[in-house]
Amino acid sequence: MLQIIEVRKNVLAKNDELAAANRALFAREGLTAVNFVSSPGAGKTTLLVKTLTDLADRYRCAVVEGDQRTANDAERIAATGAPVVQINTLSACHLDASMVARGLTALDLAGLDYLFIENVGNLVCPAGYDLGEKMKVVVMSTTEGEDKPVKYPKMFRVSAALLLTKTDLLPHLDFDADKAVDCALQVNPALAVFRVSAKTGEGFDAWYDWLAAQRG
Ligand SMILES: Nc1nc2c(ncn2[C@@H]2O[C@H](COP(=O)(O)OP(=O)(O)O)[C@@H](O)[C@H]2O)c(=O)[nH]1
Ligand SMILES: [Mg+2]
Repeated sequence: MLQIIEVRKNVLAKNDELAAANRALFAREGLTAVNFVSSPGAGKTTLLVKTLTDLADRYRCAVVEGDQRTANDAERIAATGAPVVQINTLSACHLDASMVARGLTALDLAGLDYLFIENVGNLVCPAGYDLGEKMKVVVMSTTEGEDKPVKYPKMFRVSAALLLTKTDLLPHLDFDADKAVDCALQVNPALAVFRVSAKTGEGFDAWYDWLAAQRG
């Protein structure tokens, strides 16, 4: 007798169930959860530190950090004063809904406006895992090559916004930012696009306006 077990399908079905429970929890608490995804080093933590600092007097925010190892990013976030929990995924290349659910038990969600989730740096696997967030935001930096959105389209397809970071480096690079944005819009014409630099602050006001409009 030949049996085929569809492990991936079962794993994802289970993940979807747990993500729905996270989503229901976020709705009960009245918070907006945003899942930040990118390749390693695109600038997610830097962007979060700046966002948390700039919005500290407007919103109450907490952070779930995902990395294979270390608490380095959680330490950077904690320095802003925001509550943070670090999840170490060890061999896993993405956060899943059960890991986030466990992380949430370490946070007080009452009164929060936003929960920011920084996923493991990886432009492929996190695209396939719903964590219960309201939306994914993909971060891509000017040092990565313009064609990443067409090479790794799923991440850009499942995201609501693209933050094109490190625009301060453009004078030193051959990177064509317009071409990169075209590639991203080619795979997802609905993407909200923000060109930002955490170093100069360029583009952050527009990002904050968009983030404010996503509440509820
Ligand atoms: N020039 C420049 N460097 C940046 C910017 N944002 C992040 N970086 C640098 O990029 C590197 C990786 O940033 P990090 O936030 O740790 O990326 P993550 O792995 O996506 O969380 C660090 O050395 C940051 O200082 C930016 O807007 N401009
Ligand atoms: Mg990081």
